[in-house]
Amino acid sequence: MDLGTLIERHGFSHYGFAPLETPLSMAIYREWLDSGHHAGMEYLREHERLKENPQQFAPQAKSAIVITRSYADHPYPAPEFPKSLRTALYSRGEDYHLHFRQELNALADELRGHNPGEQFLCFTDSAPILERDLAYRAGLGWFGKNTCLIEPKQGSLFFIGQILTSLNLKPVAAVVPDHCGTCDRCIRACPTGALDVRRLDARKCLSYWNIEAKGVAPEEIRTKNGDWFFGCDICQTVCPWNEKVFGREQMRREAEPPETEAETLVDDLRWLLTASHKEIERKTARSPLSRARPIGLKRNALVVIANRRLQELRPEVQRSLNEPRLKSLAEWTLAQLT
Ligand code: B12
Repeated sequence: MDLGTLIERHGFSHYGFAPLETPLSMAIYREWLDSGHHAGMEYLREHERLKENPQQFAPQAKSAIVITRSYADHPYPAPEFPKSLRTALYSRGEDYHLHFRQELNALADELRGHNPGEQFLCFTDSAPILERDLAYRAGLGWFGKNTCLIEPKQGSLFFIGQILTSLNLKPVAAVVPDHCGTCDRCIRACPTGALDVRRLDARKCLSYWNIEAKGVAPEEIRTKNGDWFFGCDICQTVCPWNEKVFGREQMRREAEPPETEAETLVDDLRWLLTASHKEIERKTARSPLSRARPIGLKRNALVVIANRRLQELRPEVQRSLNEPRLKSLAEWTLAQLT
């Protein structure tokens, strides 16, 4: 059976093949690190050498089957929590690291059956690979000014996954040329000015601060975080390509805070501040939110409480003064509530 038909039988509609070579944008990546734009994500520096030559961790691999998976209508629906909180679209379901990887593994198992002796290794956000670069080479989109890979019919709301293989696969599609033109909506919409053309300064990115960062964002970032509890989609929801694919109305809705009762929001935030780390771990075990760990989620709750001026939560914020890692943030939050 032809490879494309097999991939499609596994439910994947957007895929391509790319040679596994030094990424086209390796020099840009290196320059980005040298400018300190990776903020505290030191692992990105550690991966530099491996990203340049992927054969160092996958010696037999010659090419990649690259697959993108839309998360606009989340493919892996999750339990209700935390419906009232403003979270990035990709995180409103179960963790794609679990599900997408499993789907790729199922495809890889079948490929192994058809190609005995060949190697198939599956990754999504789980290996030192410049995934956008690989997907670009596979003809799955262009690098938008917001740095996201954008595809004319899919927009940018998708995950990227890949199967590295010892097969020598030739690209079937040409790279997609840049379609951003003179548009700079994403750059203008970012509340912290984290974007320049195709370059993101993670030191200013809300997603970095409320997902990846170990510490607390500087005050000028916190005040601009608004009520984003986890991640941020601003530079994607304003993109005309996402408006074109998903409709302007839906993108506007996604850009707004969730329509839940104020009471539910207060209850969810109260729970976050008072629950034990174990309880939070249990509730977020299969969610991308677990990436921020309980302490990070408590931190994010304090920032939202401050920015929404939720006076009702003053007692719970006061209790947070007892947690040394949150003490100064809790003091600042209390100051916002006066
Ligand atoms: C670190 C990281 C982050 C960091 C830094 C993001 C960033 N832009 O670098 C933070 C925490 C901020 C983050 C946020 C998000 N992330 Co993230 N992240 C990653 C990760 C692990 C590495 C990215 C990386 O290496 N960055 C380094 C910089 C230099 O790369 P870059 O910004 O993409 O820049 C490239 C282009 O600009 C390009 N380029 C610039 N000019 C030119 C010119 C030419 C000619 C060419 C060829 C290339 C080129 O070169 C650069 C290097 O490749 C990848 C997974 C992976 N292994 O790749 C996911 C990944 C990029 N993230 C993803 C997602 C979904 C997100 C969020 C949408 C989540 C959210 N809603 O909060 C946001 C989007 C923010 C944004 N605008 O990027 C997806 C992106 C899918 C897509 N459609 O692009 C990925 C691929 C994960 C996945 N497997 O699906 N992320």
